This record gives sequence, C-alpha cells and structure tokens, in this order.
Amino acid sequence: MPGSAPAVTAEAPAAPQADTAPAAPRADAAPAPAAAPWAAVGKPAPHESARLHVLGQADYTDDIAEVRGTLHAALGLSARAHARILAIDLSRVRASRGVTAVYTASDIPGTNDCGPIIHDDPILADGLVQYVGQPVFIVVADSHDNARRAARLAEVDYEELPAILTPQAARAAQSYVLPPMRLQRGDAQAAFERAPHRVKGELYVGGQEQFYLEGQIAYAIPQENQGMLVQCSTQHPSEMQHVVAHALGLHSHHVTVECRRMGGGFGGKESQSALWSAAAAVAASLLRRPVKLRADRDDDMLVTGKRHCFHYEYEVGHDDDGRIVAARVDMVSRAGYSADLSGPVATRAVCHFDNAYYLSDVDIRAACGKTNTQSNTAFRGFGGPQGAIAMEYVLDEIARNLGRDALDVRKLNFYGRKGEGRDVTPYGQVIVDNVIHELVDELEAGSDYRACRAAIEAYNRASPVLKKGLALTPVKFGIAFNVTHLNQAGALVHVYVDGSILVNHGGTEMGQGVNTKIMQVVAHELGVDLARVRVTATRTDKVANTSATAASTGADLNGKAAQDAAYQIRQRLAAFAARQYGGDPDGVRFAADTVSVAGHEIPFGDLVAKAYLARVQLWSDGFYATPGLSWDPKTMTGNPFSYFAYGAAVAEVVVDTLTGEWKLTRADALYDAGRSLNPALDIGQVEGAFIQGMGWLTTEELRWNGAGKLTTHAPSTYKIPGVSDCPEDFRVRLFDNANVEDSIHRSKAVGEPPLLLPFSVFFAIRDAISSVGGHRVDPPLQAPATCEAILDAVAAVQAAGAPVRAA
Ligand code: MTE
Ligand code: LUZ
Ligand code: MOS
Repeated sequence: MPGSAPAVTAEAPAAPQADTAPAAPRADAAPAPAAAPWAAVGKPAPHESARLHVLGQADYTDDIAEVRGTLHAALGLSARAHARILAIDLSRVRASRGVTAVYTASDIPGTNDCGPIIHDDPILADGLVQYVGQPVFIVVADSHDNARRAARLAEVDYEELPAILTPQAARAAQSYVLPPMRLQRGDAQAAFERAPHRVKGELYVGGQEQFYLEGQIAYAIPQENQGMLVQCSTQHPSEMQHVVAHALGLHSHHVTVECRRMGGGFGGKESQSALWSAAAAVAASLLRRPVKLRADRDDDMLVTGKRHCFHYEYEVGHDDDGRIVAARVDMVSRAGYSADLSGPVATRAVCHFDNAYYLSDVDIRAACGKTNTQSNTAFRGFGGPQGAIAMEYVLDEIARNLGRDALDVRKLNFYGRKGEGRDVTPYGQVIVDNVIHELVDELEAGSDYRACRAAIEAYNRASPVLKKGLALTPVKFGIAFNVTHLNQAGALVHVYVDGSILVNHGGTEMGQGVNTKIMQVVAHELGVDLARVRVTATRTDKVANTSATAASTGADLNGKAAQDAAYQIRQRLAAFAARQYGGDPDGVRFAADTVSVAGHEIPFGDLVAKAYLARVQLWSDGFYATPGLSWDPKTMTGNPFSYFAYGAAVAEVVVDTLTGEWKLTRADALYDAGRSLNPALDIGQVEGAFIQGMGWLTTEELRWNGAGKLTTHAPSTYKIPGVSDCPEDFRVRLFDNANVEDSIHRSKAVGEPPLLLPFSVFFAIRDAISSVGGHRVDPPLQAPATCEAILDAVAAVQAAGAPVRAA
C-alpha cells in the first residue's frame, strides 16, 4: 500500500479482542497465552504523514494543483480601531494591475456574517469598522501579488469613534460582548470573615497568537448547479460549510468543504477560518471562477483573533497552614469586537479556576470585555489555562507569606484522595478519577525536587546576580466540549475487496496525529496490520454535521465513532466466517491480520474476498455521543466533563537579575494520557504544548499602540520559542493510568492539557526573582514574563526594602 506508514507489526498469535465490551475492565487484561496479546493500539506508530512531512510531499491547501482560470484574492483592511466609514473610493484598487473585481459588503449574495454562535461578525465591515485590521473589501486579481498590492490602494474617509482597547477599560465602561457570568458555592463572604489570613491582588496575563506555520487559506471552486467546493485549512469543516452556504444564500447540500490537513491550527482555525472561506467563496460565486485567498503572516495576525488576555482581581482567605477557606475572583477577558467563542472560553476559565484544588466557598465572576481589537477565539486550553493560572498565582503567594515550600501548600489544597471527600468541583461535578496525589508524588521523587530545592538555595546564596528558581505545578483539565451537544462524532469505514481499508471521520488533522490514532483503532478492531488502513481528507459530504476538532476530543470522539463502524463490519465478517467454517460467531478472533475460526486460520484479505462474493456489506458508518454530560448555564453547574486529565511539571530556571534574561535549565513533565493510544504521539504533544505554553507565559507579547493597531504582527516583533529555548534536559513521561471512564481503549485526551504544564516555568522565574528579596516579598510578575517584566519585578522586590542580596 503505497504511502502508508510502516506497519506496527503483529508478532503474537491470536488473543481475545480487546475492549469491545463497554465499561468492563479491559478484556485483554485477562490471563493471556504466553506471548503478549496482539494489539494495534498502545504502540508508538509513527505519524501517518511523517514521511510525507519530511519529504515535502504532504499536500497543504496551497499545494493542491490549481484549476485552470484560478484567481487570487486579498483583503482590504480597516486602518481605524473604531470609526464610521463616510466614503470609500476603490477606483485606484479597480485600476490596479491585474485586478478582476472588487467586492464590498453589499455584494455578498447571502448573509454578511461569519460568527460561530452570535451573529455579530460581519465578513466585510458595513459602514462601521471595529478594529484595525477588520476586512472592508475583497480584491480579486490574476496573481496573489497583484491582489495584495491593489488592496493597499483604497481611499477611505473615516469618522473616528471612541475606542476601548483593554479589558480593564471595557470593564470600566461595562462594555461586554455577552452578559457577565458568575459561579458561587457555599458562602464565600462568611468564610472570608472567619479566615485568619487573606491575600488580595491583581494579575494580568497576556494573550497569544496561534502562530500556526501554515497561515489561513481557502480555495473556492464553483461546481455545477450552484455547487461550491471549498478546500481550506480548518479545524471545523462543517462550520465552514454552514457559513459559506449562508454567505452565498444556499443550502448546506450545495457546499462541500474539504481539509486534508493543516500546518497547525491550535484553536486559531476553529472559527477564524470562516472569514477566509466565506470571502473566497463569495468572490468565486460572483465570478463563477476558482478563487484562492491566502493570508500572508502580517494580515493573518492583524485580522484574526488570538488567545484572550485576562485581567483578574482576587481575594483568598486561608488558614495557618495555607489551606484555602474562601476564594473570590473577578476576571475580565479581552473578547475583541465580537463574541466569537468568548462565552465558552470564559466558561472554561470559570471551570478551571479550581485547577487541582478543592475550594469549599467560592465566588467566581467572569466577563468578556468588548474591545476594539481582533475578536479573540480558541487557543489550546480554551480559557482553561487562564482560569487555572490565577489560582496558581495565589497559591504561590500564600506559600511565600507563610514561608513554606509552594509544593507543600499546593498538596495541602489538592482535591481529596479517594474516600477522603473534598471531591466536588465548584460547578458540582464529583471527581471520581483523581490521581493528582500519586502523580505529583511520582514526579517529585523522579525529579529530585527536594534536592534541587536545596541545591538552588545554596547556589543563590553564593550568586549575587544570577538567581535560580524552581517550581512544581499540577494540572487537572476537564475533557469534553463544555457545550454539551458538540460532543458527538461520525465515521465511515470501507473495507475493499482487496482487503485494504479506507477510513473517513469527522476529525481534522492539524499535526496532532488524530488520523494515526484512528488508523490504530480501526486496525485493532479488525485485527489487521496498520498498513492496511488509510485515512482520507475530512469532507463534509462524507460525514455530516461534525463538531470542530477541538476541546482535545478529536481522538476521543472520532476514535469511538470509527471503532463503532469497524465493529459492525467485524460482526458481519464474524457471522459470515462462522457460517462458512462452523462455530460460534462470538468465538471468531481477529488478530495479527488473521481470522481464527473453528480451528481455521484465514488471512484477513482472503476472508474479505469470500465475504464479498457472499454479498456481505463490507463498509459501515459509525457514531458516538459522549454519555453522562450536562450543563446548566444559568447556575453554571452540572457535569460538563466526561473525565479529567492530570499532569504536573517541575521547571528549574536561572535568571539574570541585571538583564532579565533567563534560561530553562531542566524540565520534568509527567502526563496522564490514560492508557495511551500512541505513546510517541502523546509525548510529542506534551513536549509541544509545554514549549508553546512557555512561549505564552514568557516571550510572546502582543502589543497594541495607542491607536489600537497591533504592532507585533510578524515574527520580527513577536517572539515564539525557538529550538534554543527548549531545555537541554527535558524529561517527559506518561503516567500509567487507565481511564476510569469508558473512553476509547481507556486512553485520555492529550491535545490541550499539557499547555498548562509550563506554569512551572513562570513560577520558577517568579521564585528566582523572589530570592532577590529573601523570599519575603511577592514579586508582582505579570505574564508574559518578558525580560522587561522580569526586571520590573526585580526592581519592585528591591524597592520593597528587602535586601538586594540574600546573603
Ligand atoms: N498539535 C499540533 N501538532 N498542531 C495543532 O494545531 N492543536 C491543539 C492540539 N495539538 C494542535 C496540536 C489543540 S488546540 C487541540 S484542541 C488538539 O490538538 C486537537 O486535536 P485532538 O483533539 O485530536 O487531540
Ligand atoms: N468548548 C470547549 C467549546 O470546551 N472547547 C471548544 O473548543 C469549544 N468550541 C466551541 C464551543 N465550545
Ligand atoms: Mo483547541 S483550542 O480546542 O482547538
């Protein structure tokens, strides 16, 4: 099978098929024959496209061969943060070299909207611009370059309106994209009054650009009879189909969206690919010619939304040991000019403020500040990191105030071990799978945390300028879309007469390896070599009404759907084999590419060929909907998550207190991927998320000037981590822990939760700064901890009157 990854070989003889019985403990855990049971899951199979990636043969949207007559589009952008457009003169744009057409809002045949939940997101600004970079018109030309040059030639007469640029300003003006939300449990006020100690403060945590390597792109190709095919880089083909149909005034059945893979999405292509898809489709539809719209990096960063920055005001009461007895937080995010996914992001922030800690009496408020900036959106973690970091900040301070090691205070506040109580989240979900104690104990021991702490103290006593810091932070992350109905998925599995297998599912491949995991699931279910299985591009005409590949659920949901489809085919093959060779269908075994029935061993391909002749259906659809979920948005209570994934990391840094430069010298991470479907991919996800999260909290700084223009819109001014920022000593391991929930082969999601692991880096930097003041002053460190922010915090600690050198 050309192009397939090398097979994960099946050495062992037939063994009971694993995991087909729901909920029951794994069948393959039962006493097995001498050899290990055959399995296709749980193996470190290489990424299905690894060879193609390395050879430059993996096709991204811009690599698809262009159809004859293809035109290229570019967007004309607003130069004002908030203004009425009094007049717009596009004559120079029209006259520019190679230009075929120019379109504004009034040319859109259907609805001028691409908002995912609330319809407040115009494709093209209509009279009112709400941020610098907002698309105002589409120009179509014979080349990408001509379109881009022409897009700069518009003359727009603006009447400027007052602009709100920060979340704090939005709060002061009560300017919100949605009504503020609040989650209360217990009586925080009374608990505060009883609390012997309190910490109170403010924190600002910046946003983050997704910085996918492949930018936003859509290629729209008109089809016969009003049809439209859109090839685009998106995590959410069904939503693109929906938006394009609306923009064109068509039905969904007119529009097909396809995505073979993305060069990264990271949440930035969940809703924000819609604008590009819609704009390309509008132009293609009006011209009845193929139109490609590819954003260059600056436009991409100016136009699209990012991770929400958050501002927090917090107050926490605690006892003499550091145990939290009351917590209050008021968060406001920078939503940007429209709602986009800001509501669910804020909800996830509220539901992750607890992180791994039991909070008896809490009052959590969150608001989505409406600002005249890009409309912020999903980014790996989806508000979870923003909720949890505030709590970690507080715990850090409590420990410092009490002169205790922060790890001890963290442990004291963990959700209870099994049977201990203290196991209900503020939103009312009972935690039944808590492993944070065991996991942190294992990491603490394996990383020599206590010895490192002692060594660092000795180092800092002798080192006046370079200061080392250490931190261990835990993660608990809820898995499932917090919008319940999105937790569904579908798949199609085709077994061809030659025994090869083609799988299509609703998930999209963005580099995370979802296709590889699903190939393993299907191979496992049918007991065949991985090399038999191939996954094709995600297409809305194959599996309908899919959810975004997001919320870390890609493999969880689509894996179950694909398993369901493969299972049905296996049942039919088993029934056929039993008819053919005798015995009980339940006794037929599929493993190692061989079907075992009543003492016969039949190669899988041979059985398939025979089954075809006997007119057995060799393909099937599959479906999955996560059970047990519920959510009441009014009270903010329910069971929003299917299960929790856990993890923890230790970081050791050295900070130059004269320049603010720092280095991560060692990082140890332990992550609970359940019974990992593919440990190689999962470790890669943990490593990638760790470094990406470290970038968010350290070097990646978004800055807008006083006129609301994003000034950090290219890699020259926006610093993502490079290879040299990765720690030389980086120890990532998976925690052995079968999922309590009946997830796909008892695995756990891995996409987003590890992004919280580098909290340890941020707090290690804060610890190093804190040593300047003998750990008696809380460094007012904001995120990102850029060199400037570090120096500011060092200066503040020094100004607080603490010794400059802890001698
Ligand atoms: N890994 C790579 N290589 N590229 C990506 O864009 N996106 C992340 C994560 N890992 C991403 C990634 C995000 S935001 C999510 S939600 C998950 O992958 C989605 O994939 P999964 O649910 O299939 O794990
Ligand atoms: N909820 C969530 C969502 O938890 N993660 C997501 O990515 C998401 N996307 C859309 C709506 N709700
Ligand atoms: Mo990931 S932020 O849920 O796309």
